[in-house]
Amino acid sequence: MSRLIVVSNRVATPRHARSGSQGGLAVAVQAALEERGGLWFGWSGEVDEQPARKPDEFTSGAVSYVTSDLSPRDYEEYYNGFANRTLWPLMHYRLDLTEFSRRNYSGYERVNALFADRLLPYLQDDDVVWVHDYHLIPMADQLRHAGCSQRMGFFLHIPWPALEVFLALPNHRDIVKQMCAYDLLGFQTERDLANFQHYIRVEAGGRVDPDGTIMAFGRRLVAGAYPISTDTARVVEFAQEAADARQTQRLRESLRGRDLLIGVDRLDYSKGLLQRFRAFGTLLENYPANRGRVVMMQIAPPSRQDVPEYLQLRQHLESEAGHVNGAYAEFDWNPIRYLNKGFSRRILAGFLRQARVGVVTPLRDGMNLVAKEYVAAQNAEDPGVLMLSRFAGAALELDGALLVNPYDAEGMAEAMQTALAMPLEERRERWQTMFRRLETHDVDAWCKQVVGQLDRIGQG
Ligand code: ADQ
Repeated sequence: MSRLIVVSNRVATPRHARSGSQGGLAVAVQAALEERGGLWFGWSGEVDEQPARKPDEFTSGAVSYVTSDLSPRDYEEYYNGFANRTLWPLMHYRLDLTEFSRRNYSGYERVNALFADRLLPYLQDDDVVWVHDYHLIPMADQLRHAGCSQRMGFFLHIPWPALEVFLALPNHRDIVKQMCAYDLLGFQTERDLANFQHYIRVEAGGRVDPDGTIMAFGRRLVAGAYPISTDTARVVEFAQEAADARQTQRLRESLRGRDLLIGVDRLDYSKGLLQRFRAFGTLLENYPANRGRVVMMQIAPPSRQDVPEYLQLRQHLESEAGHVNGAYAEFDWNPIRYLNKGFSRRILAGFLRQARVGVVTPLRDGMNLVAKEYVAAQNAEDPGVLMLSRFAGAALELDGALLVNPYDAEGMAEAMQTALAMPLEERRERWQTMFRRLETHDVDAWCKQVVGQLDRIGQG
């Protein structure tokens, strides 16, 4: 079996693993690396005035972890700039927030070239390279220029937008050409795949065969949809264990029999948090029987605080939560509990299990793993209801959810009401169809599917 080389913006080292904070994706990728031997390469997460030329290396068993620091300028232009102020909003349909500058784009190219250059000495001829996400689209192209002919795959964790939206990117053609330097492209959903194929046909003058083969920019590659998932069995275990944990008990006691609606997201404008708070306010307005009887808990640790839009969003959310609480709170009840911090996966699993409704309502999301974690964390005897945005990739799979349009506050309030009143039998039926899918389609299966596809490429 060929070695596996994983390249991603951030690297989950075994040090993270020991702290128990690791997500399902990191665990699955690590398992694949351990099985085949290989290397995980990426940014160290450190910004340094004078980054060392030689990357940091750490080996544990058959796996090496190789990480590079970034200079303040690289961090600004590559990470905060082109990745998070151009590609992220663009791919999430936020043209109003998409900023393009040639300077940031050249920083993005520079860091990708730098990373390719640093990875090069570690590569062997028979390796299989697997690059993750929008930060690193040009990696394969850079490696090919340096003479690499290894099999290379790319997985995009975020959406690929509709053609008209993607065309707003001034350098759209360069980006797609760089995508075509891979041998395998993986998207979250058929919707993203179709959008990419549309570009290939219409803008790039390429060909898409029924088996997913693409011919474009003088290259032949395969593109497919591989929906990512969670580590279902582990979430089930965490949730069962956490059911009686101290924090879960404290949460239960604090609710005093009230129903809990829960939201768990990074603090990001793509997650639809503002619309969610407003919809919850509408629920209290239109269905007054809920006043004093339900609590919405939103857990949203800040992310990307160096990007101004994220700071602004934080202020807007504080104001909206304050507005709803100000309008409806009683001396013994507060409608919204808004927490700007993260929790360990174990504690979260217990909280998700405690909630009658899982509110997952992004305006746009590649997949959304919280939706899947919510389903996995439920008690089979008395499961809660998942309320899911139709614009999350997960909506194409989780057909037992109550699908909602996050732009429709009244519709969302209605769905919250339906979820809160849903009889046990219907809750069980809906939950079972979703859980059965997640039992087989877990993150391990996903990882094996993508890597297996990459392996087959070499065999003609
Ligand atoms: P994210 O945008 O980060 O990921 P998501 O998939 O929901 O979105 O979450 C990733 C993980 O972070 C989940 O395991 C979740 O439990 C954890 N998490 C989120 N909020 C947390 C909190 N408040 N405290 C603790 N943990 C928290 C990107 C894409 C998604 C895609 C994933 C994986 O944007 O669409 O599903 O990658 O491909």
